[in-house]
Amino acid sequence: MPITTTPKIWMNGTLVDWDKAQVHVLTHTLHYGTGVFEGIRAYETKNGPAIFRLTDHIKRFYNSAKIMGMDMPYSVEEIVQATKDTVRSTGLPACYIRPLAYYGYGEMGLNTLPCKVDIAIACWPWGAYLGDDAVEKGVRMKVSSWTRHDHNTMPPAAKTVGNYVNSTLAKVEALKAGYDEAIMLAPNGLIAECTGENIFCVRDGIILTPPTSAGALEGITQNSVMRIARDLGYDIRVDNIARSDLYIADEIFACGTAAEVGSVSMVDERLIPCPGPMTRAIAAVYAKAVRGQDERYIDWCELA
Ligand code: PPE
Repeated sequence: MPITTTPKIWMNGTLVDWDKAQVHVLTHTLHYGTGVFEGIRAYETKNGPAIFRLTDHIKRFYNSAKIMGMDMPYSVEEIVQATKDTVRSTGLPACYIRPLAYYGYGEMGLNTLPCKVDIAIACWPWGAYLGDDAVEKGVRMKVSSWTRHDHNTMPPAAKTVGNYVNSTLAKVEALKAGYDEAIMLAPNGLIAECTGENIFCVRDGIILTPPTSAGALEGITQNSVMRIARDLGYDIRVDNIARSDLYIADEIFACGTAAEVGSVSMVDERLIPCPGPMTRAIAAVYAKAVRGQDERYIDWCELA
């Protein structure tokens, strides 16, 4: 999806002009995929742009860095504030936000210990990742021929830049085969997640979503959806899902910051009832919650 330019990008403590936010071709992370990132959304609310669960996203950013052994040069609070400053500097009522911590220019080689950590925060307007009508129309998914990396190769709990090579292989394979998105299986064959979303499967009124141990990212949207589902009176559990559970599901949906909530209409040529009533209800509450229109979830909306 194309990027629209905005006035400023935050780099190591300064808001620089969009065109000046550049790195050297010998930037360490460009060569080795070292580095960690976040994906966050700011939504238009009656009180101005509100960044959805900003502090939780920045805490996960720091957890990713900790898993990777990367020493962050700022505190969580400083990066929370920097993210707000960046959003405000653009004047946008709503946007997608991408904080990135990377090893910059100056060191080469696999030893990251001497490398300096640089941090950048950019934001731009970005539409719903799986299409604006992803709830009503549904997306078609294919179980990928690519396996999600396991905990002892590339920890899937960290949003490491290099981890996404696995996701792009799967995404492009699915698109070329005529599908919209891929479902990743863990090395043991259980469902992990999609390329950039968590997945949920409904059977007999029970909603299941795979655990981190199955290779799923600890999704902040996943966590929000679980609270919303419980508040709607639904039975939602974190548990393993097999490929065959998906084929005979009553409803399937996927969620993530970029994608929001989208229903799944097909998995590997098996039609899934879509949109399901639980998916629709959850998506409707989520859409209000992120815009500060539901008092129950107002603490999730952090004003820029
Ligand atoms: N799994 C993966 C692998 C993932 O990348 C994301 C977010 C999620 C689950 C959902 O997490 P959360 O956003 O906290 O609910 N993917 C981000 C990047 C997407 C991209 O393609 O780039 C996002 O949605 O911002």
